[in-house]
Parts: sequence; C-alpha cells; structure tokens
Amino acid sequence: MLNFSELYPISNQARMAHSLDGMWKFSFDPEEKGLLEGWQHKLPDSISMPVPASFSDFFTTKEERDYCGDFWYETEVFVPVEWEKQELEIRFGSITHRASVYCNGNLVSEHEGGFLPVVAKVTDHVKFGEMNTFVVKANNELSEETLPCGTTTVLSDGRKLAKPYFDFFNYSGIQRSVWLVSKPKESIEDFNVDYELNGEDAVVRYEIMTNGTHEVSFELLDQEKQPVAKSTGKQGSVLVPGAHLWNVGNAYLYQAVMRIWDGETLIDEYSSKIGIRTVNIEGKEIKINGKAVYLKGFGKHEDFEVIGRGFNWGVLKRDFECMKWMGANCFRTSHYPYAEEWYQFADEEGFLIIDEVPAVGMMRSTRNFAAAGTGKYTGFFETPTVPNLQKAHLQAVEEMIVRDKNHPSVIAWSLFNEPETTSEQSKEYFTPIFDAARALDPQNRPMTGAFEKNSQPELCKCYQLCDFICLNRYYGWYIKGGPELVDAREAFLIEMNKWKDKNLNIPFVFTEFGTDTMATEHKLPSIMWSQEYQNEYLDMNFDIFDQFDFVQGELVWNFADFQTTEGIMRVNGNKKGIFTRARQPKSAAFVLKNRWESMK
Ligand code: GCB
Repeated sequence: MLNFSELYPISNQARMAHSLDGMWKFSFDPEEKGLLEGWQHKLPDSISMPVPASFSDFFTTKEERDYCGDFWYETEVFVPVEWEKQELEIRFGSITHRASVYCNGNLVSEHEGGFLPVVAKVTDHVKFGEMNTFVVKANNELSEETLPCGTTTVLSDGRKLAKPYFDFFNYSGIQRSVWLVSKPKESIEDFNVDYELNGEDAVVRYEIMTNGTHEVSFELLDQEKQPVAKSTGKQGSVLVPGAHLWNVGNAYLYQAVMRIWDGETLIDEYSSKIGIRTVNIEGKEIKINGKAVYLKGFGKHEDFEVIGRGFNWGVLKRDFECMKWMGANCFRTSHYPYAEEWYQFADEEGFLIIDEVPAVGMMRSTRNFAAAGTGKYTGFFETPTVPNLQKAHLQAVEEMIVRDKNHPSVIAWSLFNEPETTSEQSKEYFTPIFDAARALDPQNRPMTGAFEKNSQPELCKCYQLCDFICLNRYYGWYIKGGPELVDAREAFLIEMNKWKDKNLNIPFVFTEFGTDTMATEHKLPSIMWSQEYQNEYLDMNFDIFDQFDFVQGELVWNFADFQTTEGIMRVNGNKKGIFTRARQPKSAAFVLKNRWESMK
C-alpha cells in the first residue's frame, strides 16, 4: 500500500493545485558535500534551471551535459494563510532517478525511481502567510539494484559516468510538472472504476478510498456535464442506460465526481474523466468493447531537442498529430511510464497505450540490444543484487498501476523490456512481479512484457506469464541485414513457425522492429541506413506479420529518432525513427501510413 495519494492535482471548491513550474535554482554536487554544508536549507551558489526539463542539453560543456552524481534544485513559494486548515503536499510528476525533498530544511520525502510521482506531505513544515523554501537533492547514478539498470563508473579525472544497460540517454532532473496541492484534512486518496457492458447499458463499479469515515457520493456526468447516474457509499455501482462507450479513435469521456459529505456540508471533492470500455483477450484477439482491434503504432520515447525528457505540451501535440496522420491507434510507453499528460491526451484522442514499467537493461551488457542478436550475454538474475532489484521493480509496478489504472487508454501493462528470460532464475524473478501486478489492477487488464531475440519459443521461461506476447525482433537489421535480407526473412519465418507450432492461442504483438535510417541518405539500390532500405525492411516484416493470424499488432521502433549514449553503434542517437527528432517524416512514414490506412 502506498502511503501517499497519486491522484493528479486538480483545483475545485475543496482543493487547490498551484503550479511550481518555471525557473528553479540548481547546483551540481560532485563532491557530495551538500548535506554537510546545509544545502537542504538553501543552495549557496546556484545557476538557473527550467522545470520541467532534463538538465543535460542546456549546457555547452560535456562535463555538465554528461554529469552523473548528486545535483540539487531549489524554489521558493508563498503559502497563503487561507490554507492553514488544509493538508498541503508538494507533488513532482517525477524526479530522475532518486530524490530527497526538503521543506524549509526538513526532510519530507525520499523516493527511488525516476518515472513516477514523488509526493511529500508538508503541512507540518510550511509557514503560512510567508515564503517557503523547497529543496530537492537528486541523483542520477545507475546500478543493478535500481530501475532502469546500468552501472556507474569513475573516469580518471574523478568524474562519475553513467553506463546505461539501455539504449536511451540517461536524461535526468525534474522532468515533469511540480504542484503545491492544498486539500482537506479528510480527503479522497484514490479511486477505482471498472465496467460491465449489458447490451446498450453499462454498469460502472467504483471504489473510493478516503482517509476518514464520512459519507461518500459518486456521480457521473456526461460530456455535456449532465448528471447520468449517482450513488452513495465508498463502494458501489451505477447503471448507465444507453452508455456512450469509449472507443478506439472515438473517445467518449464521462466525468466521475466523488465527494465526501458531513451531512449537507461538502468536505472534499475530486473529479476525473473516465471512459466506459472493456478490454479482454479472447483467443488470438485483443478486444475493446468486445470488438477485435489490431494495434498499429509505435514504441516511443519522451525525447526532444534541448528539453531532453522534459514534459512539453507542444511536443505531445505534434506527436499525436503525426500519429493520427499515419492512421496509428496505439503506442507503448517504452521504456518507462510517461508523464501523466500523455495518458490524459490519449484518453481524449481514443489512443491505446501499453504502459511499461522502467524494467529495462536486465541483461549484463551495455549493448544488450546488440548482444541480444548474437546470443552473447550473461545470466542476469543470479547475482546478490537481485532481491533489491526485485523490490524496486515491485514498487514501480505498484506506483505505475495505482497512477494509471483509471485511464481508458491504458489497455495493458508491460512489466519488462528485453530481460534475460531463459534461466530458471528469471522465471523465479518475474513470477511474483506478475502476481503483484494482477492483484493491483481493478480492471484485470492483460499483462505482458517485451521479449528480445534470445527469448526463443523453445528456450524462454517467461512468456508463459503473459496474457499476450510482445516480440522485439530485428531480422534484417541486427540479424542478417542488407544483402542478406532474404535470409533474414527465412530466419524470421523459422522462428514464427516455432511459435505457431506451440498453439498458444493468444495474441502476439510486435513491439519493436526497425532499422537505423539517416534522413539524409538515399541510395538506389538500397543500402543499410538509407531510407530505401528502411522501406524494404518494413515490407519484408509486413509480409511475415500477415502470414500469422495470431499477430495482432505492430508497433514500429521508433516513432522518432532519439538521443542515446555515444558509441560506435549510434550516430548522434538512435536513428530508427519513422520521424526525425524534429518530427518530420522519413519516407517510411508514407509506407506505414498507406498500410495502416488500408487496414481500417
Ligand atoms: C531494443 C531495445 C530498444 C533499442 C532498440 C534498438 O531491442 O528495446 O531500447 O533502442 O532495440 O534500436 O537497438
């Protein structure tokens, strides 16, 4: 059980959410002297730093861009006297990767994990009617005991360097919005909804968690804000006659309004948009509202020029416009839960999301994505660090599901990306993770994980945990690329036939397939890295997908080019984007658009 509420901040007659986004103060602390010198009270020397944003790409020196270790943020905020009777919280959408939060010098929260909210109760530490100082001590080192996995090395000049076991830049900082939240002492802490469809009608079951004993009410408003159903009690259900369903590409959102009452007096109110829809797996099909849907779309990243992984509504808007233009209906939040605004917008747009926990890099190689293709990797789940890692993994699963469970866009949970899955130890590691996730989701959504090439049907010990299977496959890129494409096709077919022979009778979704492609390169005949090759590779993959009726989705890698660690495998980042990093289409975008539009 989480000891804080993850509800997204809102303002109404009972609550206030005051944005703390803007320019904060910032200091690196390579010598880790901040605490001893009392920086938790106030930063001595500082520079300015925008929030939300990753700090790296603002800088003009490598030392600052690649900084690894402790770093600090500070802001000041006035807290009005009128909030004295309220409960106050500071809420960060995330702090990457770990943080201690101080209010006027007092430690109010410690949090591990860089992609889920950090919430601290600060009522007992704020000064009402005065300015208050909030300080964050953060750290972005990587280890094999925390998610995502990697190591931290020390260079000969004494600087620390993050060595990710994953293929995206280790962007860090306060990368999502920050809010000061004032809410009643007795308040709504969480809620669950789940749905049953009966012909034209729907039953909405609900559960409201509060920290008190007063009467609770639940009301549903339609899109015109007209009441359509009402009930009282912390748990219950309401009937919605002639329900408007939330559908793919055609979203209908109701407003759930929850209130706590003392007789006629309102104590607290929280409202949230919800979409009535069901998700289930039936044989080889993924069904939304009982209708089979083929997933078309992308693996994405939160990644953009200058702001790194910082949340930005403009980037979000452009990405959705590009995805809609292409006829996509789905994306995977590879390889971590995204800022909550992505899910809110997907709810509005009728997009489907496979929500992924930051369990990436569970293979001991800085190039696991490449090593994957060659079979060279060492057992990951056989080291003394595993129990701590599993604890961090379970915590991230809980925080992700509690945060995202009420979004209609979320149709499945991905509990890992490309771990080692062929040992008994991997099965022992993942079984409790899947059990915990299943117990947490009130909507019993399907559970899955993304499997790399070594997770072959005859070797993998973890696909059995999944309700549908996600495959990341690079036949024609990491395996037999360029002139060998014809053999890549054969090898791909051999693997697919082995899966077919298993008769699993469950859906498969390709969650990665793609080629690095330079937007500058054209070549006739094609060559690897040219736009023509990306198209040929895609055509070969489509030909395979279309031969197997259990393939129920294709999420190409990646939506856009993105930043990675430097190295011989990457040209200023991963270039597998269908769009450039500036969100302009490569020619493959037109190939995919044609295919996806014709699949409607
Ligand atoms: C993968 C990883 C992804 C990489 C991709 C690649 O298998 O899951 O994070 O970016 O391959 O392009 O190599």
